[in-house]
Amino acid sequence: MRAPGPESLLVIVPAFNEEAAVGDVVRAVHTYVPGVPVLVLDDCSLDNTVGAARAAGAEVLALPHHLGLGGCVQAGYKLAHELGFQYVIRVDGDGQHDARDIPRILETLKTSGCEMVIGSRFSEDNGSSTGLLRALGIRFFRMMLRPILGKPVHDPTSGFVGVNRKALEVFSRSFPLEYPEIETLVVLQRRRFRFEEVPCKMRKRTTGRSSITAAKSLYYMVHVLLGVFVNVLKYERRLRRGRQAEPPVPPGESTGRQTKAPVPPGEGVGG
Ligand SMILES: Nc1nc2c(ncn2[C@@H]2O[C@H](COP(=O)(O)OP(=O)(O)OP(=O)(O)O)[C@@H](O)[C@H]2O)c(=O)[nH]1
Ligand SMILES: [Mg+2]
Repeated sequence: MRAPGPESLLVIVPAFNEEAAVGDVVRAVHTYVPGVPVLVLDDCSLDNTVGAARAAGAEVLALPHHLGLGGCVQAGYKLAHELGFQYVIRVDGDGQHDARDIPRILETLKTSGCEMVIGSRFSEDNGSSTGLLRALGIRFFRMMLRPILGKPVHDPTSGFVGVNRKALEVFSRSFPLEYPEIETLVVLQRRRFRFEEVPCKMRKRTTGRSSITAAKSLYYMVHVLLGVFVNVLKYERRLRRGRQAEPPVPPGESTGRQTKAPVPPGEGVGG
């Protein structure tokens, strides 16, 4: 992969058994954001995902063991960080995300100064739809996240996500192993990082198989809920510890210190 420039972007594509779709995804990125390298993260696919990705002109990180989505995305973030990229945008390998939206996500990352920009199918009424179960889950997580994040998030399960180097630094050290999207929002918020949503159209999956089956939806909900609450509890504990360590303030004086304890490097998310 070529050495990145100062404004460099890497597109990462997590893929598990996406032989039928991944080639078109890579070609679309090359068409709409020419010159930007594409790294397909193959998680020990059983089909020819690796061959299809390479034939379309992508670099491939072929993992020797199946890590799951979070582990695989973290491997991509780690590599991007070590190679010195400034921005990374994740695009799914199943063809649901439209590469034409990538320039707007990148532009928002650059101009807003936000650490994360989410391609959201709901932040405007843009005609995107999703299954009933998924829609209910998204509604539930929106309500749950609102008080934690202090602002609404319309599409908390979107995998169409861009990050800047500050977020890359955190995520390359620590990232949820499974279903990372919702937990990463909580981690970002706890570090005073900001996110913004950009309206994007998302297509329905036309090939391959979704990793979120009906049976897995319940597991997903419980898993993500636990992950979020563990993060919140960890943070509250650190906050209390930080407060106890502070010397008493004489009446009428202000410390001028942060009111919240800083998060030590390497701490953040559980698996
Ligand atoms: N590396 C890796 N990628 C995965 C794994 N499971 C899913 N993916 C990829 O992650 C992306 C998102 O997974 P999907 O199963 O499409 O999940 P989704 O988009 O939330 O669900 P649908 O809307 O039903 O497609 C796709 O590109 C998958 O190929 C995995 O275990 N490892
Ligand atoms: Mg999908």
